[in-house]
Amino acid sequence: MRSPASSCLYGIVDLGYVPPADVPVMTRQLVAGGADILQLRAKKLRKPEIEKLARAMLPVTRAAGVPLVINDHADVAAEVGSEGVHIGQDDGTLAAVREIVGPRCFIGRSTHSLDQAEAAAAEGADYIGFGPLHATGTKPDYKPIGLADIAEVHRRVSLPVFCIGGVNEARLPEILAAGARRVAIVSAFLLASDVSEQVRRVKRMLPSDRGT
Ligand code: TZP
Ligand code: MG
Repeated sequence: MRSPASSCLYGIVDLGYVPPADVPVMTRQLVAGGADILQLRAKKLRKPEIEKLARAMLPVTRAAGVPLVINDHADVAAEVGSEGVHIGQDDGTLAAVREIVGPRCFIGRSTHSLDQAEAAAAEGADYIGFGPLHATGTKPDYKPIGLADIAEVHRRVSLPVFCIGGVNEARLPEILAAGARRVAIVSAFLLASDVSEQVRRVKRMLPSDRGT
């Protein structure tokens, strides 16, 4: 099973783009293309439905050694036994989430500035998302932070940093040149005409395999 540290490509199954019935096939395509970690992000669904989708994803992700991360709902993560949980800035303290998920589940935090990245490291997050780099319809109310702080965030925190927000194949070279080592991608994968092939193309551009 991979860990955030051994991963460079983070795919997110976002129910804003994928109807619930398509979640299993989308999961298989993302895994087949080489996504190292997958997140289930369902901002508008109720917990029982999220739990059901997580249980549909887990056999696929587990068979591939890909950790499954539940967005927002630590209780769902604990209930289904997912490998990870992801929280935003408004989702309470890391300690409170740790109480719910226990010691074996890794916890990621969304960060939107260098200060937030340092705070997440200080509270014991296992990885961070850093962005949105570019404006994105997936998280429309957030101001893009650009690429200028990518190198600095890696100097300030020793956690795995997943750069996110408008990341796609065309922009990847400049994002990597700005110092990114890991990326998280939503719409550029979920809306691709050939999802697995798109994931494969991006994966080939990233730093070589980080092992397990
Ligand atoms: N956090 C920061 S930007 C973002 C999240 C969840 C959305 C990224 O989506 P996309 O479609 O890859 O721009
Ligand atoms: Mg949240």
